[in-house]
Amino acid sequence: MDAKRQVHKDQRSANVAVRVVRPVRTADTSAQRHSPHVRRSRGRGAANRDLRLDDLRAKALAGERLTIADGELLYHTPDLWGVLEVADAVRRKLHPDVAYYNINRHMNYSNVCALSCTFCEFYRKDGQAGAYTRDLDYVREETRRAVEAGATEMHVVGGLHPYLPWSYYPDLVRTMRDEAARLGSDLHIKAFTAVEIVHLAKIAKQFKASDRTAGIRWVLEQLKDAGLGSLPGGGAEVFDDRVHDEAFKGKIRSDVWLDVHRVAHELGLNTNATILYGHIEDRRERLVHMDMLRTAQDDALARLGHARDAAGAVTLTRPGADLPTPSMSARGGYFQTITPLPFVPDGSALERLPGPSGIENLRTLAIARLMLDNFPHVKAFWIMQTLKAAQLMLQCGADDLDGTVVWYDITKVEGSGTHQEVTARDLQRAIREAGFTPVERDTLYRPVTRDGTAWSVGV
Ligand code: V47
Repeated sequence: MDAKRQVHKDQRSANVAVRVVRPVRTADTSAQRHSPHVRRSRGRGAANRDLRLDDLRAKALAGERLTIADGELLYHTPDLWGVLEVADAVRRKLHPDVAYYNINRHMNYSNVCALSCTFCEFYRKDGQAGAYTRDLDYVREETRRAVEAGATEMHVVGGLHPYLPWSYYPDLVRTMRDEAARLGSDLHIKAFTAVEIVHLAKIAKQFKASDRTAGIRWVLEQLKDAGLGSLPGGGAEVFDDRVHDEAFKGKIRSDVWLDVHRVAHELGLNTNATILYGHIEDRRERLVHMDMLRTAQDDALARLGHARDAAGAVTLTRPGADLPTPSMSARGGYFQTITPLPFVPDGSALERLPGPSGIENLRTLAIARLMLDNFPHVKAFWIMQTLKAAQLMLQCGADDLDGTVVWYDITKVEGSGTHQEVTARDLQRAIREAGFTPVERDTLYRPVTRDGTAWSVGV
């Protein structure tokens, strides 16, 4: 670690009160290994076959919602290959032959943040070494580069900047849209996590605790007018008050995060969701998070006319269910994608934690596919999973890899810098090798027709 980085880390550690951290349990206990449900077999991967997974498989494929207890079984069974296979069966039912990628760029307008989340390596305090805030000339230049590289999407997020005025944010979106239009591109702007949206409502003096959705709605309407196309899924972390208070106190809680996405859906914007796992939460807390997300998606899909079952659920795996389609995206208003984000400890105040293992990552992604039965897409974000692991995940639940990315500042796996780029060809090869047909999509999952850097979408 270089001296500058060490100083930065020391400053942060000093700012963070030491909390009791419960490490995530990943090893199977001896009791699990000797469960009566486990048959020693030389079948499937010579693993210990857990016969209970046969029932879960049938249930999931029939479109019956799995319970949190089912999720706990999926987490605790030693039959890992069984879990991955069930998730793969559901993924292939929803997306039989294809896997998606896009040509995009991630851009951070500022890393200055009023918060000090313990898992975060990205933030800096105003004036601190390494702090930056991009002016609109920089934004215009990055947009030009993105368009010239044929990008269909800009993914834009930043810290909660304490001093930037409200006007900066619609100007940011308008600058990107205008510059892209000048160059003949309909570049999609996917920007601002729910946490940022609430921050913007506060600095625009529109946020009232007595009616918080009014301020959220006002901000989203203004940004949509400026050209905002959708919301990314970040900032959700883990929907649990204990985890919130220990790891990201000061950030909005789950009810507010869900409010922002509901209002976005009501305004016809599609959004994504994430879960940041493998730090101080336990597995049950992850399952509760997934359950809360799918309940919110039931409501979003029901608003769009999907029928609920007797329990109020709208699962996409039941016979005859319609996947929210690209043409529906014209009116939009639902969660498109769940992206499980494995905690990357490097450089954060929680650096002493190991982060989740490769097996935990595979299992959690598979469980997200199974529990989030009403999310059309599951993304293996190669930046955090690594491209090699993300490729494997296409065979156990994921149908999307995200895109070419180019710059990424929020996490740096294994000492990578902010330049983290793969080519479209790399993504296509990874997908083909995993046995699927690569489909370039736009942000709304419409197939892209491309001629070099010129592109258009069909429905
Ligand atoms: O909001 C921060 C998380 C998020 C760490 O919507 C960390 O399509 C792991 O949300 N280790 C940003 N995760 C990334 C994100 C995202 C990425 C790709 C696609 C989409 C999408 C969304 O990353 C943050 C936070 O939740 N994060 N620090 C960390 N050390």
